[in-house]
Amino acid sequence: MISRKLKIFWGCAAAAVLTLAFQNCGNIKVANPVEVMASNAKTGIGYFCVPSGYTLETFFITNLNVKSSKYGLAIDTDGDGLSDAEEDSAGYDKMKRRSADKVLDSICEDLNYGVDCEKFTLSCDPAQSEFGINECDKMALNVTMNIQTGAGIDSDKDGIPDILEVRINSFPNLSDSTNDLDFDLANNITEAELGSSSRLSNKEIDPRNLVQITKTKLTSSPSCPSGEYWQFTVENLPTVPVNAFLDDQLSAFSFSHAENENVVQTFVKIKPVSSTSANAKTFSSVQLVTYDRNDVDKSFIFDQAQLVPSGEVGQ
Ligand SMILES: [Ca+2]
Ligand SMILES: [Ca+2]
Ligand SMILES: [Ca+2]
Ligand SMILES: [Ca+2]
Repeated sequence: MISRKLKIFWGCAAAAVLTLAFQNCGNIKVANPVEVMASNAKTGIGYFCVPSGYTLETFFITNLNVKSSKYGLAIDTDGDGLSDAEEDSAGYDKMKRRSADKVLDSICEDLNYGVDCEKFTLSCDPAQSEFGINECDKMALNVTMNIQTGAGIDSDKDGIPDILEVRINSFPNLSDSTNDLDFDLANNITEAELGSSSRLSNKEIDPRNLVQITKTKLTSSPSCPSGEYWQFTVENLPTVPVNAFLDDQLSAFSFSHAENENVVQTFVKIKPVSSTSANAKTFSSVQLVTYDRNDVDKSFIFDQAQLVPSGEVGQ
């Protein structure tokens, strides 16, 4: 199994460097990942005041407990980027983000990296950052080689946080936010906004199972007199029924949730307006949104106060 992984890993790595547009490395999953056919989607609205001298680079909101697929929505109880069915099929613990204690299960499983997590012996700090990533993950992703500001946050500086790149199967150490590996006319920024894989055409996915957001730059606000004032409208955020989960690892945020609570994570990245030596800044929040079996309670609100500074990224 490992040799197959490594072989595919090298094939994909070469393809990534040489011919990003022509090779679809694909996800090789043996399980049919369907656990839920229809979702209860939420709507929401939030605002963000960008400080003077900065402009919005990217905004993402994602439900860590769902994965869209061509079969429907799959449940990801521990929010590690692998669905419960994928974990059962491949021998991971679906109630643990890091089955072998060090590296996030989705990084272990991603064919790009070919990390044998059972044999990962390097010493590293297991504490998770606000983005849910730790030192071991960074080593496995090979994003610590060039010591730089922002390694593990947005290592390739393409606007998509490393943790989201892992979730959509793009490359955290290659600036690929405008690539379209699956030829569905959605580049990787859009795939990250939709919560869809960059290696599965969105034509295969029911749009009701994708995140739909609208970003609107408002003209002005008394509460945001000198910077860009943004409204983020979430038109569709799928939620799923899910078992309770207790995150046993140190976290800046807790990824634990009760039964039917979904962990929704928000990411904002802003960058300096002019080319200065100032760093880009990231913000993140997690909030619990309850799946409503009767589909009555549809709305939720997120606000700037919930977003906390989550690290800086060099230009
Ligand atoms: Ca999982
Ligand atoms: Ca797991
Ligand atoms: Ca990135
Ligand atoms: Ca695409």
